[in-house]
Amino acid sequence: MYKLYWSAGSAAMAPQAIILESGAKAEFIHLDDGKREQKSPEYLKLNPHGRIPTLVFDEGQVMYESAAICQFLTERHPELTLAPAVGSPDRARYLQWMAYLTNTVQEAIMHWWHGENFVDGAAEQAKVKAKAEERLAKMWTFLDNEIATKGPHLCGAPFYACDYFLVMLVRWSRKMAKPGHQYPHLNALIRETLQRPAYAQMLKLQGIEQAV
Ligand SMILES: N[C@@H](CCC(=O)N[C@@H](CS)C(=O)NCC(=O)O)C(=O)O
Repeated sequence: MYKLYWSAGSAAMAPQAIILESGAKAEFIHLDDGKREQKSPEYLKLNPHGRIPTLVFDEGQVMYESAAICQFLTERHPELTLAPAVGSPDRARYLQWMAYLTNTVQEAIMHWWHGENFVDGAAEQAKVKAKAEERLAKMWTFLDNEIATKGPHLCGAPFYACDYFLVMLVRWSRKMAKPGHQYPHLNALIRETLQRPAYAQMLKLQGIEQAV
């Protein structure tokens, strides 16, 4: 039994898709981030950073950080083959992508959305945003080229959790001048992911759409 704390379009997207794909018993607990419910005293007991998502499993064990949750879920559900097994040839590349996506791409997106976390003042924040967008354009180009040359997924033929994670991150770029989904190979990956019943169900549950 899982409990996943989520809000619409948040970093809970990929973990929720994996839980749905597993068919495991789960309770999805909605937090209204407009009301800053992730900063409530009760939630802070689970996740002291007040960020979404948080996963509760095995009757009271708690973890946060979406990339780690995805990784954990793939290990709990090896039958999904959403991660290459330890020791298998794809493993290094898969781990590389999970780390790169969360510590580089996700972080740059955070700079774009939340300049206020990095500098004070509207003018300075606009510069942070512009620089983040410039960096992200290079990342989308790089990722698009990786998929073009070694795809159709990040690790080649198999679809892994890193692909779910990438598709989630691309959605977060939808308001940028050139969003990730406008890159042709990323676009093809999104279209394919939208065909996965678990991802489509997650979008429906969260009441959101994904641009293609
Ligand atoms: N690195 C964290 C980031 C989570 C995160 O930033 N969540 C957002 C919603 S997408 C949030 O709760 N932000 C509130 C805050 O940072 O105060 C993860 O991937 O789980």
